[in-house]
Amino acid sequence: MSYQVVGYPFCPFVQRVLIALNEKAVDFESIWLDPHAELPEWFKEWSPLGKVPVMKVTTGEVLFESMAIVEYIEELHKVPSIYAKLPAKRAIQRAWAGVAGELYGPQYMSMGAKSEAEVEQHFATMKATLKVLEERCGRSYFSGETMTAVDIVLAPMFIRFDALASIGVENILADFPKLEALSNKLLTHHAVLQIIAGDWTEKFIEIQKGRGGILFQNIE
Ligand SMILES: N[C@@H](CCC(=O)N[C@@H](CS)C(=O)NCC(=O)O)C(=O)O
Repeated sequence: MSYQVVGYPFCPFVQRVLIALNEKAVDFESIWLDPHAELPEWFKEWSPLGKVPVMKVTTGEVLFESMAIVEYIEELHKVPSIYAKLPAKRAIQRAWAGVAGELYGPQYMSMGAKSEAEVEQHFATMKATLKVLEERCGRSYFSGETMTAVDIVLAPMFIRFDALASIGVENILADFPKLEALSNKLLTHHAVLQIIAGDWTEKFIEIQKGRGGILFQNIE
């Protein structure tokens, strides 16, 4: 079994795939590229929408769309499973993973927002979704005793909230104790730690600062 993952380390969708591979201790080769820069011809052929992640598998197919890739990884590498066994439970986990994924947009926009009012608006959108997630969040992981696909979708968002907290931005999770506890747990989980090793946070902040958002204005 050999996989080639084409990704950008600062993309939350790519991080979903990396966490799933790490969680299942699956070997893969990573090819890093910035999807917003000049793209090589081979990548345009591999990725129908010009987006990362894509993953080339042993049989030659190139998979795209992060959750389709995560589900492929689950099918081929069943242990540890990242979904419940019963179909209805799996469907509900997929649904919550979808809800969690809705936070990526406002989070990204808040980091590029040029005024406090704009930041507040995106934070309010996030808080409304976080409130719903808080009500359904389990005491161990989001949906059970082990990491599931819902946690895999939540983790990239928690990573970014943590990076923001490191530069003094309001901790949006303060009002959501179960999610805050889950964030603390996931940020020390080996499969997540691996993707933010070294100077990931510093580089991430540098990239976000370059977008000119107000949240990054007063940092060194
Ligand atoms: N729905 C896609 C979203 C992937 C995505 O938006 N990736 C961004 C980077 S974070 C990208 O490649 N953007 C390049 C572009 O839109 O041209 C997935 O889940 O894989």
